[in-house]
Amino acid sequence: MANKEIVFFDLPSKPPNKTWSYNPWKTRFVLNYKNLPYKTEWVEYPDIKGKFQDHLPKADIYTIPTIILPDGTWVTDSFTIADVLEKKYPEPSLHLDSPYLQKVKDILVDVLTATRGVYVPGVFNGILNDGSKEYFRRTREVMFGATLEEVAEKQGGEVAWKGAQPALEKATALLKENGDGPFFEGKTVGFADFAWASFLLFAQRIGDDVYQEALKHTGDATVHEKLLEAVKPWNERVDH
Ligand SMILES: N[C@@H](CCC(=O)N[C@@H](CS)C(=O)NCC(=O)O)C(=O)O
Repeated sequence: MANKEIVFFDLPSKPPNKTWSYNPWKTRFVLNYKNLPYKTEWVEYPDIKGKFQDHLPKADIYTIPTIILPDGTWVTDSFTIADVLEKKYPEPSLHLDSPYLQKVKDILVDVLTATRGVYVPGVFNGILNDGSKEYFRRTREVMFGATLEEVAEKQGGEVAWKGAQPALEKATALLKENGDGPFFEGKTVGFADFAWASFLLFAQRIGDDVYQEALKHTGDATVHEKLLEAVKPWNERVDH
């Protein structure tokens, strides 16, 4: 049977349950911005594969965000989902042709790579439910070849923030290119803004200390705070 609403698979958190992770945040922004009817289905990490594998092309790893469109089509990957929703529901536009989008994507890769030692242990310690913790620890420790405690110790803190600083400063410079902003394109909001705001909200959720470190290493917190303030209408729906 067809759904009237889009089904949005998101990752739950410890109570109060609300969206937290950078990747699903991007999709939630798009759904809220386009004002599309959707319902959230919360899936703990170890349950993702079992739920998704019969509906998506075979993959080594199945990931969130994933959505089911009202016609029953499953779509995975935050960027693919943005493309598909933009084609199907063009207004208001996500401005996926903005030159800022690729620049922001590149910056995000650098920032997220450099700060893994902060947010991976941070997610484990502060956000996940017991239903996800064992899976998350096991898979991430294989990825790092070290325990989460060793990762936090060796790759966290100032090592991470110093590593991320050049990319964070680039984001600041881009946000200053178009007058007072508040968006990358100036007065026009788009997916580039949602992608960057998703990182800032993710950092905030891990902890105010993490968010403050991120802001500090941008070189100018104000442009990032202004961006977050300006995207507020589209990040208020967080828990359903
Ligand atoms: N390229 C994907 C990455 C998504 C991704 O890595 N999602 C993580 C959560 S933030 C996930 O679902 N991981 C599943 C796992 O580790 O088993 C996107 O942008 O949607």
